[in-house]
Amino acid sequence: VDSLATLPSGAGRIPHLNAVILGEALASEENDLVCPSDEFSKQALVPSPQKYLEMYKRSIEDPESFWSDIASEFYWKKKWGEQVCSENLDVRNGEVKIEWFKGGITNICYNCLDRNVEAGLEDKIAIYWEGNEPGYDGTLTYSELLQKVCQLANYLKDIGVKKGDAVVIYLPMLMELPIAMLACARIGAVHSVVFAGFSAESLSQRIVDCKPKVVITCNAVKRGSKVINLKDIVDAALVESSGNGVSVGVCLTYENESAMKRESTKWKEGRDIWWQDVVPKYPTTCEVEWVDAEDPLFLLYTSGSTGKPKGVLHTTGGYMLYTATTFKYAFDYKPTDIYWCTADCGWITGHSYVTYGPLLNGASVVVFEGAPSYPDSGRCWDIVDKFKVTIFYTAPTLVRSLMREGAEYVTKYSRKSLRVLGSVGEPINPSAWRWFFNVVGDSRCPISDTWWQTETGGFMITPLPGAWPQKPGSATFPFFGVQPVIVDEKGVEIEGECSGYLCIKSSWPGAFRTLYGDHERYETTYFKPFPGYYFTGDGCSRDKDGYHWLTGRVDDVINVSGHRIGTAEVESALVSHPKCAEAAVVGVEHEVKGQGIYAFVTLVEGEPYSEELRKSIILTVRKQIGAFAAPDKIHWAPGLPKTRSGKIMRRILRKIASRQLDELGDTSTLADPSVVDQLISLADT
Ligand code: 6R9
Repeated sequence: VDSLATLPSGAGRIPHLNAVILGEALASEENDLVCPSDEFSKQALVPSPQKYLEMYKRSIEDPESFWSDIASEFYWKKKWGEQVCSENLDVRNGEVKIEWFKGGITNICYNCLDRNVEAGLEDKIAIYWEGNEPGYDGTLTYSELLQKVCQLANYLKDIGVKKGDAVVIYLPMLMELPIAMLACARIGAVHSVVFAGFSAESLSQRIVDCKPKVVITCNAVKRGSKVINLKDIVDAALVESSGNGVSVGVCLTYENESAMKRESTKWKEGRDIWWQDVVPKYPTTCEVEWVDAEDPLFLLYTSGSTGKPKGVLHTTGGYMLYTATTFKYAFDYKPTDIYWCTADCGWITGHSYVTYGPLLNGASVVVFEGAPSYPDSGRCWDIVDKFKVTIFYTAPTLVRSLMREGAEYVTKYSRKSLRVLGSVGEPINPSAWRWFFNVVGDSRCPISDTWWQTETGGFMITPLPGAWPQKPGSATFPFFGVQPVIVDEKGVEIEGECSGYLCIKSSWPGAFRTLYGDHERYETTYFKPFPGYYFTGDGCSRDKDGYHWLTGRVDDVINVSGHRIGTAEVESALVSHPKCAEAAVVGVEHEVKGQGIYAFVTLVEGEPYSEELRKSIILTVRKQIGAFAAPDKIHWAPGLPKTRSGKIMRRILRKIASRQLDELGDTSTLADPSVVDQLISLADT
């Protein structure tokens, strides 16, 4: 086993693996380690650190054969070329380029559905759908899902959607959302799902960027006891888009009857079409559009450190293998599992781990339309018991909010079916981890704390539940094929126990290939900060045992309830308010959301502060971005602390926001140091 810690020349040593070798020794000596039970490990796909090491070693030493073997389990119309992977991650050697399985011809929808139907899963439930109202539910088997996907695919083809065309999807968690994604994939169209909590302006910005032929939406959705009129939002977005030169010909609208009848829906003849009126008339079979492994599959916009969201582009082949494989191992997936991921398909987690990863494995997936606290805080466990969920994957923010409501809501339900838990979106603090483990999982279910990003396509650092002794709050070790490195400010790799910037060395199949329409920004943001590496934007430390601890974003991105929000986006929304002259936004610790949005706002000269104005400023942000980006606090600021060259010193603002007033540090370089005292005196007004 010892020799596994050292790889032959070329691959180099993997320092972070040293500790794993100790395995059991560690487990018995330290009490902060939580070990999977023998019973769990015995049945696990990867039952021990040794087995992981063996597989990991192979994935690093010979990635081409490692991933080719996995690729062979899928259907390819034509096998890929000689070279499995061709990459350049180093900007000093020319354009950044990543390709996997180029020349291979396949289709991810075929691999999710037809392949599984042919393998005998036609009557297996693909989707258990649970509506907002308890008792309002439905199911689709693999063959039913395939038929529905084919009908929509035929309709899309009929209205002229072709391979490579963009389709914007703005839907809540109805079955029609994964159906729409799969229908696009089937015909080679590129879907761009926009989270249905985004405002008309954000939706329009995304429409203008990718110019879809059609927008797919529904008239309304109920979330908890509230009805949200999505069609109105889409109408406003489409008006704004055409003002910006992009007019969309078709708005395919699903009538979500339980939320709103069609009679009450505003309609634009000629453009708007009811899904139910057209789609069911189409044939239930549809030829697959075979695509190259490197043809685009989808676009998903994410926040960065400027005001303009980035269109992260994923391609087909590598993404397919990567989501399927990470899903299988990180959740120790077995064909008898019932899997539920609470994420919305509007985010990457819903792409990779509600739709593609599970369906590629032939899994039964729960899709939940509603809110986890409706009708009360026991809803999740009610659903777990109802469908006998075995794998439950959620975000720390939900764990913390349920934790606050009390254990009674959990213990009222059996939850006996659960065997693996998962966490994603932000670091999970050890106390939330322990509550999740002890209360929800009855100290029986390992937790996979999966660290990854929209850009990475799938899990990067994650426990394999049967293999690791876990440390609450640590995402543990890299997935197969992933080489994380921690670098200092100069980009020099640091070994052993350390902390710094998290980068990834060499590519993995699920990596994004570009930012849509802006390859230069792709290189500048991700590959220039530390040449030779992909820079994640996250800080990370590695402890003496080699475990990884993610410490949060090191750029101007705030993580609110697991949603990435750029400070620049919120600032630009704030200053669009006519009474707001200037704004600076920082993240502050928040008990439930992880981070909250704290905004310093300077009003135009002579404008008095008022509660009404505060509300109207917050409303502007809700309208421009979406409710989830509304600031938690507006701090009136007569001025902002700036250097003589006019740069806002956010370091100082962060300290003021978190009331660490004795840690303001050196303020002498400010153009006007008295600004700081003024800000402190206005902190609680
Ligand atoms: C999948 C997803 C990515 C950012 C990422 C990091 C944070 C996600 C995490 C985590 C610590 C985890 N993040 N998972 N931090 N532990 N298990 O959330 O993608 O929306 O692109 O956000 O989220 O900061 O850089 P995305």
